[in-house]
Amino acid sequence: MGQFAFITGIFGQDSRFLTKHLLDKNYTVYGMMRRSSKLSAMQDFIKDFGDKVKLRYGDMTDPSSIRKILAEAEPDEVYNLAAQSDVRVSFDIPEYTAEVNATGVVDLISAMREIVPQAKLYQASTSECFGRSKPPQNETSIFQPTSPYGTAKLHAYWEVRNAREGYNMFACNGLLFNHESEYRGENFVTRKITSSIARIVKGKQQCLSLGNLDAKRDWGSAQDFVKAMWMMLQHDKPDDYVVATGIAHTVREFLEMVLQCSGISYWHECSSDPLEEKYYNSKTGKVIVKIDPSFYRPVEVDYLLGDSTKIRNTLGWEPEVTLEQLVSIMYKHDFEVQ
Ligand code: F7E
Repeated sequence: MGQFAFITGIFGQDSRFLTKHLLDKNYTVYGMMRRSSKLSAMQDFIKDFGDKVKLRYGDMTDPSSIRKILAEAEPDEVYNLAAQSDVRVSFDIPEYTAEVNATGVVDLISAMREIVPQAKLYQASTSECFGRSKPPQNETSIFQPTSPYGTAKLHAYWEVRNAREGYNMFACNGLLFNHESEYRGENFVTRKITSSIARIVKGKQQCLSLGNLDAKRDWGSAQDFVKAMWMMLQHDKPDDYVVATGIAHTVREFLEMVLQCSGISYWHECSSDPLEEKYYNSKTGKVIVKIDPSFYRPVEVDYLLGDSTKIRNTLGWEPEVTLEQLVSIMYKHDFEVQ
């Protein structure tokens, strides 16, 4: 008989790819969805997977709901992908972010120890734990998170390590750097750019407003990165791993890659005042990209660049999709759906 998996945050980007990966490997998949999940997210998920996934209501802030699903599913593997994942929003709702991203993980670990002590746990940890740590960041870098999101995720990271070292749980942290796809939410900068530029090309949007264009991120493909999650749980011993491509770009560079992919003819107005920087459509003379300070964060993470030597050498994981290919996949998808 195949294995049983339980995924929290089932309608998120990573769950879409992980569910496919696990179903292809003959797993029985249980997914936790919130009562407040968007109807469109559920419809999109069901369009892809029909009734192949057993969807159950639950919430990271409601431990009894998680216990109930664990007791029913008796999973071999638990993938905790549920989170308040928007870094900027975490400054507005810090307590809720801590409740879901940190306390929720404390509760999940307690429930697993009682109900399914042999089950393996994958925790969606993140490069935001490194924050302002010197790049390139790897498993030995110091943690310097700079947002309520990062601090809550770091709390969860240590809970997972302690569960492994203190209670012998098979529990792993995947310190994943930014990973993107056509399923990424439009609140994140990559998808915001690909979907907005597609709308601008089709005449459905005038202008795109962005925040800090100088931030550097190590962007990879979500499809590649979920394979790393699964590989961590198949290894003979639990551990923590950085998952990253090892190449960083600025938000400005990502934007220009998308503009080139779209075929728009544009010119760029630089300025010593970052708020005055603009991109124009050279044919119409209209501004197509401008800066809006409301998208700036109270504290920014300037430069994330991952060193994933450990997972490459230990588990043989390698990223396959280049950033150029990812931009093309995302832009083409958005151009079709807009
Ligand atoms: O921002 C800058 C922004 O929101 C990337 C989450 O999945 O990855 C993600 O966190 C950069 C930042 O992702 C806009 O200031 C400029 O420097 O796409 P993002 P993130 O904050 O890096 C990590 C690994 C996670 O774990 C998180 O859950 O882009 N930026 N202008 C902007 N960002 C947004 N969202 N919107 C803008 O208009």
